[in-house]
Order: sequence, then structure tokens, then C-alpha cells
Amino acid sequence: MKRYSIFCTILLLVSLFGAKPGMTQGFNQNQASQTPNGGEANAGREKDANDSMLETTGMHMQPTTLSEEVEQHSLSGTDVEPLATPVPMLMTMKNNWMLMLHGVAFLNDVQQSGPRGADKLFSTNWIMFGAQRTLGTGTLTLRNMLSLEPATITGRFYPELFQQGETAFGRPIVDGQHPHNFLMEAAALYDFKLGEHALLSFYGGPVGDPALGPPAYPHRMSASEDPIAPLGHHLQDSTHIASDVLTGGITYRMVRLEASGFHGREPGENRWTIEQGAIDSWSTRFTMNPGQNWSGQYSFAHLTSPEVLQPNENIDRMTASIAYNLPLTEGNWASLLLWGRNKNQPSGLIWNSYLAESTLQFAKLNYLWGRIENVDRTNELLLKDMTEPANFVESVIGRVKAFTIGYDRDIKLVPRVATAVGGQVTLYGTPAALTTLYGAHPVGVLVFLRLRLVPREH
Ligand SMILES: [Cu+2]
Repeated sequence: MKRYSIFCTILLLVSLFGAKPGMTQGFNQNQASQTPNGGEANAGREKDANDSMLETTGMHMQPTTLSEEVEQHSLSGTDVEPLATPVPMLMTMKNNWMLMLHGVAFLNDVQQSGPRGADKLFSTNWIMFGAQRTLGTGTLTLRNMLSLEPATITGRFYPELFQQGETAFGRPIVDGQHPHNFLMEAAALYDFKLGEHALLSFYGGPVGDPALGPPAYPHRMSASEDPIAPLGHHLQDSTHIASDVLTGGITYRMVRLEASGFHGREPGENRWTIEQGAIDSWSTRFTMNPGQNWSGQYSFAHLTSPEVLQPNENIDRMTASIAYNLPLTEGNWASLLLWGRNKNQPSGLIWNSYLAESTLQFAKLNYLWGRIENVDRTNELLLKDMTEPANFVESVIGRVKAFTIGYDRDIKLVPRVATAVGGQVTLYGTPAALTTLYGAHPVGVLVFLRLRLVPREH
């Protein structure tokens, strides 16, 4: 525990110490390259790395190859998006460091209908500090991501009909989503160029995001305005906060292959602490980014004893996804198709989840989005407010459908903080086995205030 605390403290200090003074400069990703090793950016950096360099040179920063996208490390873990995806963040140069800061906070009020519906006011949020520089012949990146959700989501979960996964007060969470950990990520990354078209990458940290699935929902552009978790979270991208993660990857032209080792147990209920454990689980991911607008991945993981209530159970998780991003003159259009599947061992229980989501930003200040899900649920949903019986055998109870549509609009209040008010409606289709408990078509309505750090030009 002690060595991790030291590691995290150093990372936090490095990012905070450097990041704070420089952040008065706001840079748009479209106007400056954030890849220290990326061609012109590197030449410029070596010549004169002063605070205003990027602003004055106006270099192009949109990655043009998968290697450049990987090296930017603007998402969680080693995740990538289509090359044309904009990344809202503040960035600047300080000495030899490129400093990055991005984050988002939603203040949400949710109201749900039906016998199991609940209401709550809560906030979902995260902030990420990044620092990047050339080191030796490669690029070193340090990253620290924090969330205040352990404080802003009271009662250990927020209401979300049909959501399951993890525990609250020793019971399975039913119709709710747990908060993220205070320490979402503390990691160091090193990328080493192997010739013109190949990149060798290493990633590691006491808390990190192994190579599994697409970028987790809080970080991907196609879900940028939807504050709540997909119902398929625990079949798709829930490993984005894992302990003791090590990843190696090799990128060649438009393809990348990665392998990770990590501790398989999900974070415990105390979301303030850092956990640790043996590296007992692994994942592997194949990524392909053909052209500027597409990104696809296939990944497989073996999770050892992920759930505290079923310590003898392991999970094989498989995911595949295709993301598409099209920048528009006054906005952006980001979409994702995603399949995730769990196979519980030794029971052999197989459950699937399907997701389609899309977010359209138009006329600069407006966002329209939707998410469609079709997700297998288990009989854990029958255990609401109950302690799990000792002889409980999990089985699939039916497939839930969820359709979400939402809209928000930025209002100009504070420089560098995109402030929006908006809301979304989710219509659910209940499987036959659950209609008496939920009603056939319960509805969830959520209104929110959203704050996002953005460059000054916004
Ligand atoms: Cu999550």
C-alpha cells in the first residue's frame, strides 16, 4: 500500500505542480500538436519550448496515423478513438513538458417511473491531469485521473432501472450504478518509435485501465453528453478502473495489438482507497483505425474472481466495437456500435449486451444524442434490498431494451468552461419475467447541468 501511495503522490504532484500555472493558455486540439514526437511538433519543441510556442506556431495537431493517436494518450488507459475525434482539453507547454487537463462534471436529477423507480440528485464527474515529454528516444506520459463521485453520489449508488453489478453495504446493487473510485487512474506510459511506422508502447500503474473494450463511457465522444452508465457496463467497459495494471502494445500502420495483466477483482465499496492484489487476470485487444473516421477493436479478457459475492467465479469477457467520427463545420458527429459478452465460469452462464449510441453536436452549442441497448439481465435483479442467499445460482432472466434520447445546449457563462443545461428520457422494455416487478414500460427522466473544461476559443 505504501509504495502505491508514494507512486500516486509523485504522479499527482508532477501533474499538479506543472499543470496549474500553464493552464491560463487554452489550446484547441485542432490548432496545435500535442504529440511531442510528432514531426513538426518535436522539431518546434526542441528549438524553443516556451509557454506560447503552440499558440504562435499554430501547428496542426489532429493525429494522422494510429501511432500518433496512441502517443497522444488523451483518453483513459491506452484507449483510442477515430483519428478525427476532437478532444476537449486545456493544454500548454511548461519547460519540456506538454501539460494536459481535461474534465467534466454533471449535476443530475433523475426521476424514474414504475414500482421500482426512484429519484435522486447526484453528480457524476472526473478530472484528468496529463504531462508528456520526450525521454530518451521515446515519449513519457504521466497521467492522473480523479473523481469526486464517492462524495457526490450518496448511498453508494445512483438509481438506474435494470442496472446491476458490484455491491452496496454488502448486498448486490440492483437498479443502481455505483460511483467511480476517487483515484480513477495513476499511470505512467512510455512509447518508443520502432522505425517510421511502428510504435512500441508500455503502460503501467497501481490503478489503471487494461486493454479491454472501447474507451469507457465517461471518456468516449459518442457518450459525451449522457451522464449515466450503459446497462451493459459490466459486460463491456467496467474494467476501466482496475488495480495493478501492466500493458504492452505494438502499433504498426493502422493496426495495434496489446496485452495486459491486472488484478481481476472489481473495486471495493470504499471508493476512496487504493486496492492492490496479484496480477491474476489478463486481456488482449486488437485495434484497427482505417482512415481518419473509423476505429474498431476486438478484445478478450479472463477476469479472476471479479465479484466479491461470487469469489469462486471467474469471467471470460469478449467485446467488439466500431466507432465512427465525422467532424462538421460547426460541430461533430460521433457514433459507436458495441457488443460485450460475459461467460461466467465454472457455471458456463453466457450473457450478452448490445449498444448503439450517437452524439451530434450542431451549430456549435447544441447536442443531440441517443443510445439504444439490448442487454441480458440476470436473476440478481430479484435480490433488491436483499442479502445474496448462500446458495444463489445466477441465471439470465431476460433481455431488457432501453432507448435514450437527449438534448443539451451550451450557455456561455465562464471562459474555458462549457456549461450546458439539458436532459434525456429513457424508455425501457421489460422482459416478461420482470413485468410485475417493473411494469411493462417504465420511463427514466434525467435533467442536468454539465460543466466541461474547453479551450478559450470555445
Ligand atoms: Cu465505470
